Amino acid sequence: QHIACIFDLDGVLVDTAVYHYQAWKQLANSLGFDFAHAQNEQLKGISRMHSLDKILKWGGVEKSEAEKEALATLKNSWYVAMISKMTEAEVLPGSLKLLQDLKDQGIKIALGSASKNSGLILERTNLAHFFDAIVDGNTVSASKPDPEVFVKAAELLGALNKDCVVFEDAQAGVQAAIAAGMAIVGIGNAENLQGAQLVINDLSEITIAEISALKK
Ligand code: B16
Ligand code: MG
Repeated sequence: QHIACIFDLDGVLVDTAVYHYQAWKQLANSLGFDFAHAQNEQLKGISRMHSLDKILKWGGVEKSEAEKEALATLKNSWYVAMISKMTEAEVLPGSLKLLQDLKDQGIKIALGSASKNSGLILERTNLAHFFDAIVDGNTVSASKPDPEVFVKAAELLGALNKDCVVFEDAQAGVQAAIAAGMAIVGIGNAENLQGAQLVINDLSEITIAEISALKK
C-alpha cells in the first residue's frame, strides 16, 4: 500500500489530556482562579505556552514573559511527575493492534505531536519501537494549526503529503492536517473535529483497508 500514517499522541494513542488538565487546574488554582473541564477542549493540540496564555486570559491574569516561563515550567514539573508513572495499561483501545498491523504490512508510521514530553510518554507506555519517525514539540517551531509538524513527519518518512493519513483528536490538529493536504481520521466527537473525513471513538474502530480508502 502506498500510504503512510501519522499519529497525534495525546488523545489518540494515550489519554494524557487528564494529566494536562490536572496540572493546569492546579496552576490556575495557585493563581486564585479555576476553569471548567469543558474549557479544557480548547487546550488540546496547542503548545504549552499557547495553553498558558489562554488560561491566564480566562483568569483575567496578566504576567510578564519571565513569569510566564516560570509558570509553564512549574506546570510541566507537575505534569512530568504524573506521566512518569504511566504504564502500558494507559494506551488507548485499539492503538497497539493498529500499530502492529501497520508495521506487519510495512506501512510507515510517524508521530506528529505538539508535546515536548512525547519521548517520556512513548517510553513509559512502550510505544516508541513502532515509529519510523518522531516529530514533536521539540522539533517544530510553529505549533498546530500550522502544518509544520505533519509536513516534517511526511518528509522524514519519505512520503508525499497526499499519501499520508493523520489521526487527530483536536480541531487545531485537523486544521494542520488539512493545511498539509493530508487525509484525516478524527478521534472523539465530530463537533470538535470539523474537516475530518471520518470520526471514530478510538482506533479499535478502523482497519487498514478503511484507512487506505481515505487516502487523498
Ligand atoms: P507539552 P498532542 C499536545 O499533545 C496536547 O494535546 C496539548 O494539550 C499540550 O499543550 C501539548 O501537547 C504540549 O504538551 O506541555 O507536554 O509540551 O495532542 O499534540 O500529542
Ligand atoms: Mg491530541
